Amino acid sequence: MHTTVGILGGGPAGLLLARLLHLAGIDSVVLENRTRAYVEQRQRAGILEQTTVETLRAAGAGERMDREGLVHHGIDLRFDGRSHRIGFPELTGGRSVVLYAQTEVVKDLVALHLAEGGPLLFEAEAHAVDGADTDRPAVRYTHQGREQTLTCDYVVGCDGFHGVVRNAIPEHLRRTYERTYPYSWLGVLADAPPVHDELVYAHSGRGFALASMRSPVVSRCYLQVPDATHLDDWPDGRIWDELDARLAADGSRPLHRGPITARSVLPMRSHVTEPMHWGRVFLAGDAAHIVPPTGAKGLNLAVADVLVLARALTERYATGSAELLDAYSATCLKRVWRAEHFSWFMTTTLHSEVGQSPFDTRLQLSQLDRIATSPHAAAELAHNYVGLPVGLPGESPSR
Ligand code: RFL
Ligand code: PHB
Repeated sequence: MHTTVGILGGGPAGLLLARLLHLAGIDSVVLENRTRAYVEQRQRAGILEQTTVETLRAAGAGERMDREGLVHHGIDLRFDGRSHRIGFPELTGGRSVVLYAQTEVVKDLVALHLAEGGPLLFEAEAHAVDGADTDRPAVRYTHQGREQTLTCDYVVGCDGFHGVVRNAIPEHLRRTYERTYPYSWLGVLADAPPVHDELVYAHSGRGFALASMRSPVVSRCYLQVPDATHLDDWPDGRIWDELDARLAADGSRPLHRGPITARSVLPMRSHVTEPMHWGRVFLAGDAAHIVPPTGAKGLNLAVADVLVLARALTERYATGSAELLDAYSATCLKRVWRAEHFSWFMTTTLHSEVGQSPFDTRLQLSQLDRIATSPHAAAELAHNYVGLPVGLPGESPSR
């Protein structure tokens, strides 16, 4: 089989890239090693930046998002027993975010692609890319028990953090930058109305907590827990008690409790692979970079990469110029490192390390107080949260 663009991975990055290329008249094949049901149910991100929302709309995948997504104009920061709202539009020239789950984004993109797009193969596992520096790179993969080869003009690794495509970049040219954090998140989904109409990020002496949601009747909440925490140690009552204790602030009310329908423990890490392009191979999304989820950046970074890459491939096939393709890695890494910094900042400002010194806690509280009381500090957080420029040609750099 031959295709113009071989896309490895059918998560948000791979599916959206296939859709944008389809709209530009460029054919692709998507290989995804999991089943459709699995990728559509994998609980992950919730917050979409405005550029992500606009991109999904322009891709024709915005209809249900516009109907069911919840527009959020701010977040609540809680620390030292107090609650402070950071309002986005007034700090960012009118920008906001939308709460619409990654599971739903993936369902919408899969349905669109199966109805209108090129081949999207589930349970197709890519093993390796050969000839990345030739004009005809080839992907070796297994589908329905058979080893097969897909030759392509270009190969894009949208295969997530554990993917194989980044190995196509020779080891001596590949640099990785990594940081792990000495704690994890316990994430739960519950049939209970959210405690607040916006997200609540809480710093507390007991550790970090986040109260998010999936709909007006479904809550999504997270607790900072030690690494290697066992779910058995966290019966429902303990989870709700701990969320109440960490989220408590003057005038706040206890959470609405309901059946917990899913729970998992997630490690926290930052990771960047450079460059994001070598020869005819490109990396996009989690395949190239991971952020801890505290800043809600991962999915949005994946969408922004794909937007830049789709534009560059479109120019390549419309004009023959590879200028934007050659600039892809540098363009994306500028935004990626800003998001890495913001995600690290949110994580280290809001979480407590075991044995953390009172001095470090005072620094965190001072920083949070600065954000709560200075419009300049709040605006910096708000701009990063709603999303910085993607790096498209002609885009205003001033946000
Ligand atoms: P994905 O979603 O991991 O998709 C990669 C796909 O590639 C497939 N694959 C392969 N297919 C074929 N052959 C192989 N050899 C393959 N190896 C892997 C995998 O099965 C998979 O389907 O990466 P992508 O598309 O780059 O999307 C990235 C996002 O999923 C991720 O960044 C976000 O979920 C991160 N994230 C958040 N991001 C936000 O923007 N806002 C948020 O609010 C937010 N919250 C979160 C998050 C991530 C979380 N977790 C679980 C780490 C909350 C959490 C709890
Ligand atoms: C979520 O709703 O899953 C979510 C929201 C904001 C974050 C992380 C996760 O920072």
